[in-house]
Amino acid sequence: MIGAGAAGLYALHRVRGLGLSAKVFEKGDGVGGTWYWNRYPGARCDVESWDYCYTFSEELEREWEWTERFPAQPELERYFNYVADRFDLRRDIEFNTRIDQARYDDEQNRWLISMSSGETVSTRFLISAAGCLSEVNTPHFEGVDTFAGQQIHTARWPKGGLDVTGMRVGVIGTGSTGTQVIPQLAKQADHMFVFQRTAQFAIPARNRPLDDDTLEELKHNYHERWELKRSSSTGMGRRPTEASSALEVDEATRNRAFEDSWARGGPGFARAFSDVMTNPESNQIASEFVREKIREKVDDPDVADTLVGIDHPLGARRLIVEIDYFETYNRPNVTLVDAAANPIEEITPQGLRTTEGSYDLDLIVYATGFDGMTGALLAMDIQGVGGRALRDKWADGAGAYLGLVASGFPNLFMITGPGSPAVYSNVIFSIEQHVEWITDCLAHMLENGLDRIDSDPEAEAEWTRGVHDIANASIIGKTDSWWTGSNIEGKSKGVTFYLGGTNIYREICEEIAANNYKGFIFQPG
Ligand code: NA7
Repeated sequence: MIGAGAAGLYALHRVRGLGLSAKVFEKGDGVGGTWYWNRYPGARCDVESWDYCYTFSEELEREWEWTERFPAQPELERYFNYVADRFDLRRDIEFNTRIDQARYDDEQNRWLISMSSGETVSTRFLISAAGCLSEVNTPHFEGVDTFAGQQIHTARWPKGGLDVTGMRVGVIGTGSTGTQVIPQLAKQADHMFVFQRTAQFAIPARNRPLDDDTLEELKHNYHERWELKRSSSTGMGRRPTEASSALEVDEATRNRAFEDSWARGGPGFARAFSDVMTNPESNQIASEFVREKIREKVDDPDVADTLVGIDHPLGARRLIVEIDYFETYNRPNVTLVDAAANPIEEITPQGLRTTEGSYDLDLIVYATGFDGMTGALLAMDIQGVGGRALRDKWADGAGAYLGLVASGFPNLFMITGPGSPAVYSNVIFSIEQHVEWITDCLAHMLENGLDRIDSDPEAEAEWTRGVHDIANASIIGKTDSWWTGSNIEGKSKGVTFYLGGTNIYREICEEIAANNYKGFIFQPG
């Protein structure tokens, strides 16, 4: 297995349960994946804690107690460490070990793995749990090596923290990460310059500590919550939105619904009406509501204009969940720079230069995101049947049958791979579904003396076409963002995750397994 994040930990637990010997190789020196690497100030999950956790163990559910609605990085890292210890996983994890190459040997039907340590191993099955948001994106700017100060990507924040007291800090990027780190660093920095290229919608988190009553309720209703997760289209433990249009109610009713949704906070804002994501007119009304709310928070109308100059529909990019973000621009030590009107030209020894002026900086923070979905897989040299590189197979767009197995790459399972709901879902719940499907499939192979699984190229092509068709019909597929891969230079553009709903996806996966794994090709040993 590749990676000891949420996926690798659970995969190890389940694979062991089949009586197979297993090993996880992990680049970092601890478990937790995303929550191991993203330790910048303010790092926090934007899915509610009671949803963002495993459901495979009732004991774990009863033992673990969350402290906040939206858990912060230290608590999430503790959770994954607790899981690793609770299920005795650590003894089969090799830390500080990066997989550089995985080569399929046709004759032996084995994967030959080469590691950064120089070690090589051979394995019958390889499971990628490398993560959808783990390969960092640091855009290349001219002069980057000349900078005299410090530069850091948010996903590489030092373990001991970084004291920015008295520093002039530049932050590039205002996505979910930038929005979290900016208010925290602004409290310490002497001055902060925020370089915003694309204004974004952000909804208040309304984070809160979980009181005893809430915790008690969570302990009692988890069965119901888990059922809701299974039937929900995003894997969240809440009731589905009833069909309703923002256009079918009068203005007062509509405003009340948006006000209520705004007051509840969190990523479900658009659920105020069920057609916000599908009807441009409803979306426009919701968008205007949010713009107005943002304006109210910002003292300087010019700054507010730059913050609400949003060029895409609400929800077409991942909706940001914020804490004190917009209020931060009311601080005298924070300057918003419009990097769309005045793009960054180069990094200089003293700081950074845009087309409009120069900024002296001591620290540049890159909150510039990730090469999503495929970045971590393609960072490795993966070679399938006949030595074909995965990079070549996916050069014009990534896809795998059900997002699980890419044809021509037998016995390589991908957890939340391209073609699965992955990042458009409560990802930890999607991870569990994938791990369970994969380990059930392995059990099927063991029971039936099958040694090799591949996907049928035609089944894969049809599945991938379906994934694209759904994406192309949605506002997500029409908007540039990391979701469409357009944040990475040279990357083929397009949504690679399944937008048809995690409940539907799960049914399809189960049906295919029950139908003798239709679309997969097995070979006996
Ligand atoms: P995102 O959402 O990809 O945001 C990256 C930000 O960095 C975004 O504001 C980008 O502007 C900005 N960026 C990237 N390259 C540049 C250059 N060259 N110049 C100026 N600005 C740039 O990454 P996050 O880490 O915030 O969030 C990723 C996911 O993690 C999030 O969706 C959650 O699922 C958790 P742009 O918008 O491209 O104009």
